[in-house]
Amino acid sequence: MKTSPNILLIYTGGTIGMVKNFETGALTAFDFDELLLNIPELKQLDCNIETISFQEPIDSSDMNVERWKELGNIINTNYENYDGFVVLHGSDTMSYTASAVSFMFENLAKPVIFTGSQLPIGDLRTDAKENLITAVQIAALQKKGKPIITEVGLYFEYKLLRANRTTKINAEHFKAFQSLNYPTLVESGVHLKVNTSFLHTANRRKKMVYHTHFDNNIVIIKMFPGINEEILKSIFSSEAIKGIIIETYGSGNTTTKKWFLNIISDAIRKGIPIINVTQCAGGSVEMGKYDTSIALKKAGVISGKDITTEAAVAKLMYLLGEKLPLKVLKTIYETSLRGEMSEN
Ligand code: ASN
Repeated sequence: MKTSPNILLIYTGGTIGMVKNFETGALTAFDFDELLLNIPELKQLDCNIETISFQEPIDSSDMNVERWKELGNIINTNYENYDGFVVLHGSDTMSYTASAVSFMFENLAKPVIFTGSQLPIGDLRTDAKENLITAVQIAALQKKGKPIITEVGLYFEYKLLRANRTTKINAEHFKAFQSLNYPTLVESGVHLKVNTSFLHTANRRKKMVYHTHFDNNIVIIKMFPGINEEILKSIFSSEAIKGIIIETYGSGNTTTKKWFLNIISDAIRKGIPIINVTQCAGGSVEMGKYDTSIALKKAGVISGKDITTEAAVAKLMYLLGEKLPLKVLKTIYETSLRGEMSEN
């Protein structure tokens, strides 16, 4: 007998469930029950939906490592009892949280679909209903009783993207996310078109392993013409720093000034991993392609290849949390763990 899939809907906050505060005029997170009242359509879907909410729903700008764990714990505790998970999350930091969740769950064999909206669910022109309803439908997709999606996805404005490949690119458009370095997983039109060849295939014989140690003693340095030696020196000399992401130009280029290269190699000598990611929305770091990146490669800078900054942050915190020697961390960082970067 065919049974309907069981989906757990997790509410963390975000615009989707916000209302206007009459005193300040600003949007504030509100109660999950009220949010559900606004979408009676959920009852018509061919799946059993149960819900759980953060005790205090938040604007996603307040997300942090503890909140990632709170979310991870909800998924982990309920992992065996549900066929899929839908996470309602603010769009501002959704790509960071979704990337972090992708690293938390090794050998994931069920869908974890993040979604949210640009307009609150109570708004007449809201994008929340379509996003939420289709996200649930995607999480419930099955073939021979097994979930079709077995990875962390992000559904927004008619597209399911691999979550750790996404970036928020627009603060106003309904099409708020893009994934320039990896194709769309599912397109929603009259039918749901699943691009099967791009999906992650789960190895169901391997047990799911849950990881929770994120070390947030890291910093992102974005290159810009005129970057200042004294300021950089003072950041790099912080005793707290355990890892650094440099957002470089184009295919991984930086200034070739001696002082800059010295700062980089001194940090690596001290055992601090330095990750090179590009400022460009698409394309990959290729150290050694230009003179301006050869020295970085020689110094032992780690290539982030075509990873997004969001996934680079989550991956660095995750691998630092695993407490690996620098050489091992470099090798693992340059390897795709959850489909977050291209293989070569
Ligand atoms: N500030 C909101 C958030 O990220 C934005 C949104 O959800 N559209 O929580």
